[in-house]
Amino acid sequence: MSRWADSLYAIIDAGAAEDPLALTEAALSARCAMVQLRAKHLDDRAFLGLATRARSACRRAGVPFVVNDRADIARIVDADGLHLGQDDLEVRDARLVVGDMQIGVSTHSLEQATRAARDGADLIAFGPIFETLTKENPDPVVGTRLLRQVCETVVPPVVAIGGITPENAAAPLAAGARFVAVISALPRFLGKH
Ligand code: TZP
Ligand code: MG
Repeated sequence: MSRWADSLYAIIDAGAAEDPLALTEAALSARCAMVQLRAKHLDDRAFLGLATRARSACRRAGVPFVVNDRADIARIVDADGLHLGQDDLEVRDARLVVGDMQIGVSTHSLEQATRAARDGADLIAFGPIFETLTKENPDPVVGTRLLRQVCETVVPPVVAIGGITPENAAAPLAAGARFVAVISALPRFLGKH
């Protein structure tokens, strides 16, 4: 079990991972807390196929499985969660599709975080905490001071995201984040590189 296990929110980016299912299995073996599948450039059928298989792996491991962006795919595969960005469906509209499934919302300012909480998000992602090369057109870096303010303000658990590595993960957790979400450094958290 990795040292970060109960706080590691593993994001499997289908566009970046060489073998997304193998990376999912590695994250599950390390007993990560949660797995999210993100697939910005897959067509619908390929996304659904991958989500179906990742969902099964997560169910076998007893780890919550979250679908990024797509309420329809989250519902079809009976995911545990849906994750929405600022340009995706509003929480209340997504609820019409996914019911009481856990919904996470990406936020980049205190205002967005408080609005997401008020809208009924179950989980608030906040970032980028540090510089990230993963996201196209990332919002400005928010840092750990603002993260602390968000964690002290909103009731739902906060997921810190953006540029998080094994070397810097302690800081967002100390600021009050419940989870650290990781894309590019995930293999390093899993001891792979
Ligand atoms: N939202 C804010 S930063 C980010 C997202 C999806 C990318 C995080 O990727 P990495 O590689 O862990 O910095
Ligand atoms: Mg999105």
